[in-house]
Amino acid sequence: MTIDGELLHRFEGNPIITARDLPVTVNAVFNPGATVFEGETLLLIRVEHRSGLSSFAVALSADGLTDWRIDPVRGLEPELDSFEEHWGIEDPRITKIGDEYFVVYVGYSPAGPLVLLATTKDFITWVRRGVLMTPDDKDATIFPTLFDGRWALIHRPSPTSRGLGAHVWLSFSPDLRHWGSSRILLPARRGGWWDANKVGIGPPPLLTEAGWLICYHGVRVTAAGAIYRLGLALLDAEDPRRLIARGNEWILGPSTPYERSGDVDDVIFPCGWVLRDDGDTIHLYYGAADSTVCVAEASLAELLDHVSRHPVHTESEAGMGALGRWPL
Ligand code: BMA
Repeated sequence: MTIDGELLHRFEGNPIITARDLPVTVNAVFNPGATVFEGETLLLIRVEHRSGLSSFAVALSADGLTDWRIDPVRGLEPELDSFEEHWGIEDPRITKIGDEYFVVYVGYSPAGPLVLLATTKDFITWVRRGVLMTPDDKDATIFPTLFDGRWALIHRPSPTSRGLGAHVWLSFSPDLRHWGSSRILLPARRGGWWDANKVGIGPPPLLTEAGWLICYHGVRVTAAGAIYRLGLALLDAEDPRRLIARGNEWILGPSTPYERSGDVDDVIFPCGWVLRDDGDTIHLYYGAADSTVCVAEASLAELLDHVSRHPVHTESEAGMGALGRWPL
């Protein structure tokens, strides 16, 4: 634990990208996916235009912190003529598999948000692989490895009945088209918990010596509105259905002016992180208040040390109490 007791340290140059950095007039930039591309850090940024609809732009930086350049060629525009992307595309998560980047993102359709997959090798030419999850579903990312020959997808269906909580689910597929064997992976907790109302995956899971490290957003609805904060969990390396640890406390919450106030106040929403070549430094990229792009730095060893202090042995420790006593 570092001297200030915080696990995540905001970059002093935050926000690293704002709407003014775009060559055209847009409303906001936020919720970036992240990866390493040709030796640089690549952010796939959600750009919300003044129409209200979003597309993805690419920003590149040699050190992942400074001197961001908006790529004039790379990015992804929504197919507004399609049903799935009729009202734009949102919140991309990038998983590198072989020499391809699998981008799982939200399509805003007239039937509600749904989960889509597109693949690319260069962020210029894209192959749309279709709908992975029907509405309402979002906050989705794919694992970089197969489990018993099956792909695994983390996603977040939203219940149509209010007040039931929105939980993180895990589903499997033999072919990226047919999904099933679905189960709740990480439930929202209840009552006074910081993640009482909704939870959703942040960046793609990161394979570590202790298992898959998960960073997720938790939402608590207060009299003043919702607060989006971040927490950690750990999944078994061989069997991601097994939740082996879940932190009790949030590790990053809105506190700076750029996180507390924006288009949507009090939101920290990461969709990507990059583990640096030293094997320990993590850069977590997040949208602040649905308005700007920011980064925070952490030590992987410290994150693992923190989450490992909260092992899950019972359904209650997993947070399943929110769902009653039914075995899942
Ligand atoms: C979530 C998503 C995110 C957004 C967040 C806060 O439901 O729609 O895109 O950042 O709400 O508004």
